[in-house]
Amino acid sequence: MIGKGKLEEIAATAKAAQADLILFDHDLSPSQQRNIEKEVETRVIDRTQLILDIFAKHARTREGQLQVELAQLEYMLPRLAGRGIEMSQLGGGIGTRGPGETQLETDRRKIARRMRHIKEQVEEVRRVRSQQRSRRESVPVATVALVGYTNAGKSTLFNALTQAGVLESSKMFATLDPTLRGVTLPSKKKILLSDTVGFIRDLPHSLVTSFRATLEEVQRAELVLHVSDASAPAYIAKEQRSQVEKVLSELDAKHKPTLRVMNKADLLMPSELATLRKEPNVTYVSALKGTGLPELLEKIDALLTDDPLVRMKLRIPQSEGRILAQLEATAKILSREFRDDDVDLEVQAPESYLRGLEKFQERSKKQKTKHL
Ligand SMILES: Nc1nc2c(ncn2[C@@H]2O[C@H](COP(=O)(O)OP(=O)(O)OP(=O)(O)O)[C@@H](O)[C@H]2O)c(=O)[nH]1
Ligand SMILES: [Mg+2]
Repeated sequence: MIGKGKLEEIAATAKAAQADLILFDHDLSPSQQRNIEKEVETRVIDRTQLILDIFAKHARTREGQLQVELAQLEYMLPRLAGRGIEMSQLGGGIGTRGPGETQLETDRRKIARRMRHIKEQVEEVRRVRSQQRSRRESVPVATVALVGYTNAGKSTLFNALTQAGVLESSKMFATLDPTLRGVTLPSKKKILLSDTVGFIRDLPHSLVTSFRATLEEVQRAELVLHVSDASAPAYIAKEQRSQVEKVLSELDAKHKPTLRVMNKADLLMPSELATLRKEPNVTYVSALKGTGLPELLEKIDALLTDDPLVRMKLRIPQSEGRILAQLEATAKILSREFRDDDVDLEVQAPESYLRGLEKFQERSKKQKTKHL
């Protein structure tokens, strides 16, 4: 991949910088990684490993964590040889090394066993999830998810908005998670804002599942804020936008109310801004400078009020698997009862979504929930 001279140059640069780690913006085969490490005498990781570490940080649900661990183990398996990896935390003490078996084979077996175990757990988590609602759902507030291409400024905006919000509520959610925080809107309505992992080009195929799993929060959100870098050249912006929209539709989140947030407005010329500001569901902000945030909060407020959460009783034939699965992802299930061929559900979801399910509505009228 790189020549001998380049490698020496890297080794020297790393040494001069006292680098602890060298990161390749490229995939490395296990042997490439080993050979480079030997040569530069510094730990070397590649793009996939870095992405995995980021996913591990962002995976919050049990399923997300399991999917990421699975991908990490898959990645690790061919990289075991020649590395003194401490495997003692994997597996139990059972099935220790057989006669004539090398440490490597033992480690491989342990990893394979752990992977089987995780796959079973993922199945179990999925099965149980329909009954056991996540801890967040016991908190009766709408979730607003920040999504967007990597480097759009989601985390900066997340921090700016949660600081702009009233502190009293951040205390309430401080213990929940660093990527989920309470914000109070101008109307005094409280929401939970969720930061998510950024979308990236050329995601290694093996990581697609764990990437999706870190985005479960998006499926449950009442409102999606699609954050983009307003200063990006048009052709890049277009490409990134369509990538993000593609993932949103794969997550069944395309029908959700969405606000486009054009960030980094501070990098635009005032004259450019003047011509851009007009579209209704697009808003320009600078997360860094804190401009446009009050307007953004107002718009979030308005969108949540336009599309309030409502409760509805539904009777859905069990044969309608797709609708049931979509409900599971979109609505909060308040109660569920199985009848002969039907399922009776009481659900809470955005009004716009439930409007499409009115033909399944049960006797009693739709009742609006109290304003949350
Ligand atoms: N000029 C300018 N820079 C910004 C603004 N918001 C964010 N940035 C910068 O953009 C870079 C990326 O910001 P992040 O908030 O980490 O972006 P992100 O979308 O969370 O990125 P991922 O987590 O990788 O998806 C950082 O260097 C920020 O300082 C802004 O409003 N204006
Ligand atoms: Mg971020």
